[in-house]
Amino acid sequence: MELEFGGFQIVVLIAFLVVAVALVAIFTVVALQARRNVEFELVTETGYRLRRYWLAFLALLLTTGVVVSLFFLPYPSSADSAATVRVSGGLFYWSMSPQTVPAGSEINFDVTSADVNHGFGIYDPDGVLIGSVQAMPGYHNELDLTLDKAGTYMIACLEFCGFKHHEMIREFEVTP
Ligand SMILES: [Cu+2]
Repeated sequence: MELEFGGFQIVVLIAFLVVAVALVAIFTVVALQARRNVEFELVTETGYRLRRYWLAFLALLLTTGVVVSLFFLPYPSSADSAATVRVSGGLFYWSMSPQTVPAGSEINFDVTSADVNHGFGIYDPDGVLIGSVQAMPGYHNELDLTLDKAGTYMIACLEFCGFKHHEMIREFEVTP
């Protein structure tokens, strides 16, 4: 991998320098003012006033942050899913239905096991692991994924489950 000193690092450097200079300036001003003798009441009055503004600012910041971040929650509800794909792992196979899904649709994988614990791992056509969830007997674990790329996807078991664990691989098609 080639290391570059690019645009983003320069922005970070400039931001760091601005903050550093501001901090030094603030510390200098505070240190110089500490030499003067100031009435204690005056200091507390100013402090209380600043504290109220600070509290209002923090409350506003927090409220805005909470409200705005609600729109970016990474939890699509199952009701939005275009299709549910039922997956079951067993010694030593994967069964799934339906066997093909259209590209671009949001899939809700409902994953369980017929016997022991397995690891449901799903790889896109480029061989990149795009999601995984445990396949457990008696439980249904859900995994929401949007399969954008058409092609052959692969399911592999990611949890050692027995002497033919390595054979727990199957493919399925995502149609354009
Ligand atoms: Cu396995």
